[in-house]
Amino acid sequence: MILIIGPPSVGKTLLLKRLQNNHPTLIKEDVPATISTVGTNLMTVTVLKKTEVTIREMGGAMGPIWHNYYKDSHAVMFMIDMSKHTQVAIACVQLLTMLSHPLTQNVPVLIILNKIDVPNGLTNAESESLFRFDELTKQAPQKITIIETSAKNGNNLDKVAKWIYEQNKNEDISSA
Ligand SMILES: Nc1nc2c(ncn2[C@@H]2O[C@H](COP(=O)(O)OP(=O)(O)O)[C@@H](O)[C@H]2O)c(=O)[nH]1
Ligand SMILES: [Mg+2]
Repeated sequence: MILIIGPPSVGKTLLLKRLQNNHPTLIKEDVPATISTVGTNLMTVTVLKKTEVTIREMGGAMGPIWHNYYKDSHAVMFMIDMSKHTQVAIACVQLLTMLSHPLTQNVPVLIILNKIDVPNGLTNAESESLFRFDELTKQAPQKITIIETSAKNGNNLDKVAKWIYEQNKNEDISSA
């Protein structure tokens, strides 16, 4: 199972809904409605038209108990809303807390920088000085991948699907 976590309203449910569609980057329909996830939400998505993956979303308000699910997760996605200047500092603390937890030391981590379509979001310089992604990817024990997305417009959702597909392939090999 793959876990997706992050503060409330960063776009976790919308991303999963987009991925449930076979071509998440070809956005034909309007933005699907999402309701704030209370507790946890399990979704099955089919990536690259062939692999079914179960993804567990943990509502942002459940931050204090995210760690209870690390044990059962073979990969973790952490989503950040790059348009919300007032929320990114807490997102940074939550990200670092997750990365330093003993049960995540060996899991691949995907950091999703979402809502890049919103004007006046964090600049690259601002996010780099807050998150220090360069240092993080060098020093953290996890294999960290960073992808900028718009779950609304579909930007880079193909890259997210590919990452999910790769993690599942690796899990099959390691459990074989
Ligand atoms: N502009 C914009 N809005 C987004 C994006 N992703 C999600 N949203 C909106 O943000 C709100 C919260 O999304 P939701 O998926 O419920 O967030 P969650 O709490 O993390 O599951 C909804 O109104 C979404 O339509 C994005 O990339 N760009
Ligand atoms: Mg949600």
